[in-house]
Amino acid sequence: MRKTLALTLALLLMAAALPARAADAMIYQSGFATGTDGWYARSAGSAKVSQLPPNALHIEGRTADWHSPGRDFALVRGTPYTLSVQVRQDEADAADFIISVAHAANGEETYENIVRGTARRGEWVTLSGAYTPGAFDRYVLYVETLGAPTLSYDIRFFRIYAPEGTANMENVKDEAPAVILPVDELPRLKALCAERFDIGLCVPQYLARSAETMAFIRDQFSIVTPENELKPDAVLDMAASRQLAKEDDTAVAVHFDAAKPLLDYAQANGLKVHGHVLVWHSQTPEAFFHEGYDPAKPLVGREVMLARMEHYIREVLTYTGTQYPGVIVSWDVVNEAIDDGTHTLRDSNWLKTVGEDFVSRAFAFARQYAPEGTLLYYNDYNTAIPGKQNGIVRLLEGLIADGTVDGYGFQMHHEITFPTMAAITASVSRVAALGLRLRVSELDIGVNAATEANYASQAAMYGDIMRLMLQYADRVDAVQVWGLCDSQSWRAAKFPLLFDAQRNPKPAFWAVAEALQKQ
Ligand code: 9MR
Repeated sequence: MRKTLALTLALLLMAAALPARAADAMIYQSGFATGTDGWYARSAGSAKVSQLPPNALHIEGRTADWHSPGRDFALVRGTPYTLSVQVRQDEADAADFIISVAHAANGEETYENIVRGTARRGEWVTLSGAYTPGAFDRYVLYVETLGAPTLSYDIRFFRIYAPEGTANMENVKDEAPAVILPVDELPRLKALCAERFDIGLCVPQYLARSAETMAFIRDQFSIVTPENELKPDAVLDMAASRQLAKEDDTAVAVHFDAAKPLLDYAQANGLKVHGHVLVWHSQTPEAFFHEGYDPAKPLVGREVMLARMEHYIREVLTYTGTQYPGVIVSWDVVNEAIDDGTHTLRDSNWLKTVGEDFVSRAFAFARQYAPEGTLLYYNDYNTAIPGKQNGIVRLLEGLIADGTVDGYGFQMHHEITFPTMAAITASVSRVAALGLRLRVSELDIGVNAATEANYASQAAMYGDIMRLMLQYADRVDAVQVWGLCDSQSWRAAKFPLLFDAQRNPKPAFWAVAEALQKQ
């Protein structure tokens, strides 16, 4: 514990605020000195924004996290923007905020989280992150909460930076955002893990664009997974697909704008990549399943959808295999196909259009188009729960009979109280007995409050899971955590990762290091 405190202090003293890239210029700054500057309440209810003198915008009357101040911006596809905002709240000891973007293509709205941060009561906190738009017709940037749906709060100095020469958007003054970056003096998990399996994490696009963050990640980890950027909603170019569909309703257009920063970095720095995910019921545009890629038209039939599936998998695997040879070593081919209640295939557009064999067909196409040696994974959560486990095992047995699956990914989004280590151990042992390769694909362990006692329990569970996987080291490909530090986690309110918001190592980090050291 003393070691942790000393390091924490050292890291805090060394942490520095860095400016945006020198070549960037501020192209927009919110003009809340004179009014609401085009900002409005994104709300289905009674949320309202008002100008708060001298230079802020206030929101109140919210009933959902996304009920938030937002504004339309004419962003340009492919431009590497940096966004920042200051946020303050007075109603909770601490609250989590996210800058997000809602984008629409042909009337279908989809969302991305850009950067997260925590504001303690009464303090202005700066959120700053990078965002490069994909191809959409409309972009709304907004500042929402995470787990605080009724909170009232204030924002000011919403700023957009872009490379010199990018068109200004109005209200511009020159000032750089503050970004806290990591400094490291830590044992290297990847060195401790070497010769056994890879240790990795998921990385969202905004972190992939930070050279300092990526250097930190490269030193600690040997494999990375794009958190959202290789999912179908990031990869499918629905507007271009719709054009192609006029000739051929099975043609599929893809782009890799969102994944490129991480893939480029991995390629240049010798990091492996685990691809996530080809076929999933979630984060896949509804239009993908409809005639002419038009969500207003009927769902397509089995043959058309199978052809679209083949074309999508072919395009993704061919592009990544050609542009990034040897970089993506494994793929989640299908994610979360088993239903939590029935333990059979969950109801989804894939099941509706293709039918029960959509999982085995996806694996067959992935095998056909993946570069030789690419490991093909089925990935799911709640494996430690016996009923769900039965369904997962049944699905895996079918794929093993087909000869198309290589491994099973245990997501392991856990709590310190659930599931028990006994249940986790039993689930790993059962799947291992099938003869598959194994990975922990999305490990995080939630606590209800950031107390020393909770952190100790969390550390114990992280250590136990590492020791469990070390027992299967000969067939484990990787253990991956789902994010770098708590404030950037998809469940930031649960402090579930190895590093805290300032990127200081938590007891969980030391427990993982110790488990690896002792073996
Ligand atoms: O971490 C991801 C988060 O940023 C997204 O908002 C979310 C949307 O579905 O997906 C999260 O990642 C999920 C992963 O892709 C599949 N398993 C569950 C993960 C946590 O929800």
